Amino acid sequence: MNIEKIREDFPILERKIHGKKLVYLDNAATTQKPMQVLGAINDYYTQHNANIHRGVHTMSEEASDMYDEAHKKVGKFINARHPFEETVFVRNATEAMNLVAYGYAMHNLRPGDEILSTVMEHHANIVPWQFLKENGIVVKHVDIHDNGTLNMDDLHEKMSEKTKIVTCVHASNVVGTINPVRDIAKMAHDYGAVFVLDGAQSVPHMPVDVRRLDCDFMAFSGHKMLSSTGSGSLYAKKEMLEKMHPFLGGGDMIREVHLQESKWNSLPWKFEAGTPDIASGIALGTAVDYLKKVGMGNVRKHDVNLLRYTFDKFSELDGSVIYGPHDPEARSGLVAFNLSGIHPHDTGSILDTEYGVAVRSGHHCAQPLTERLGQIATTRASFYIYNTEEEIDIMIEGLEKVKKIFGKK
Ligand code: C6P
Repeated sequence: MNIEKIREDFPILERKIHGKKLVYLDNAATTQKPMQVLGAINDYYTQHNANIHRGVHTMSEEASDMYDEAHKKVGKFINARHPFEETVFVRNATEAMNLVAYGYAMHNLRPGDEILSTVMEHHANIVPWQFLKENGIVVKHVDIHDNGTLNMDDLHEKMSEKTKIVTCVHASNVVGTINPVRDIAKMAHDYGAVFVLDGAQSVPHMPVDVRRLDCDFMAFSGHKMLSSTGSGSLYAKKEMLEKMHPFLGGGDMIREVHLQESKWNSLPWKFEAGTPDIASGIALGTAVDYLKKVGMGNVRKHDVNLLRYTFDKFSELDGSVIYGPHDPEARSGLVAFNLSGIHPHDTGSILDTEYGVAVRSGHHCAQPLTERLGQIATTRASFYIYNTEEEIDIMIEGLEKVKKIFGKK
């Protein structure tokens, strides 16, 4: 991987923040976009802007083809059996999870049925299931060990014949843990439950093969993998999508409409009502092309190298603690940490104003997990393909300064 060459594709990395060169370490929130993706958006709006699946005119047909092709690229990227039909475009992973809750769970689960989730989840994989409690559905959560790994004994104990959905994050956005999701999927299937995977932090960072993992659903966000905001996807096995009820009704998701009833369109359009974010969908296809060229194995290796380097540097930073497993191979490319006696918001804002380093501070939309770690907040640095060891050095220098400002040794 030629990082210098990759960096040339990201004009924003030349930006100055408070007079310092930007060090962007907030990639788990959203990544920067390369020229190729920005170019695809520009090309769509300057050459092909038209609504899709509606017109017989040239530009509408071009836009439809480009949007349809992006679905195929994304489906192939995660090795879906039916790349086109099994790829539903949504705005983000959150919308994908809500689609499973409303479209699948609401119509296929009965009062007393159970959903088994974990305490390690992002709010997007907690809150949608809470909506189902009104229907008498019970939601349970598997605990973690203190080192941030999933407690598999607790998972075994909480699984029963009543469990109809098992769901978990593939790679945590706080502790970084990569969960043994293939085993969890098998366990779910042995109990006759379906397995819903949150791939928001794994699909952008490592090779993910939905057939190998055997997940029934997987949610992920395009904007965390170089595409624009407004792009995301729900992968679902074709038979699941066929069992599902549409979530939004309106144009394009129908085959026939009568005043009292309607018939649904074919997959994946049954779940894409109204005019979608066409440009972002096309951009996601281009982002996938870009990542394939880099190679997802290389993306993963780069994350692991940066993690190893970061752990080394933190070992010399007195009073610091990194949450989650300390083996770089067991976690994804981010570190959430605290400096003893210093509030994470102070850490984040000093890094920004004094060093141009962008990190995230807070509970990272995983409040139950942060509380389980005994914290109210952490500071998080999250990496991507353009980050370098030099940038980690700048962050470490900044953290030394933060400690000095607060009179810590
Ligand atoms: N986490 C973070 O800074 P959306 O916001 O819908 O694109 O993604 C939701 C989501 C779901 N699952 C996981 C594991 C995630 O990390 C996220 C997004 C960002 O950690 C923004 S809160």
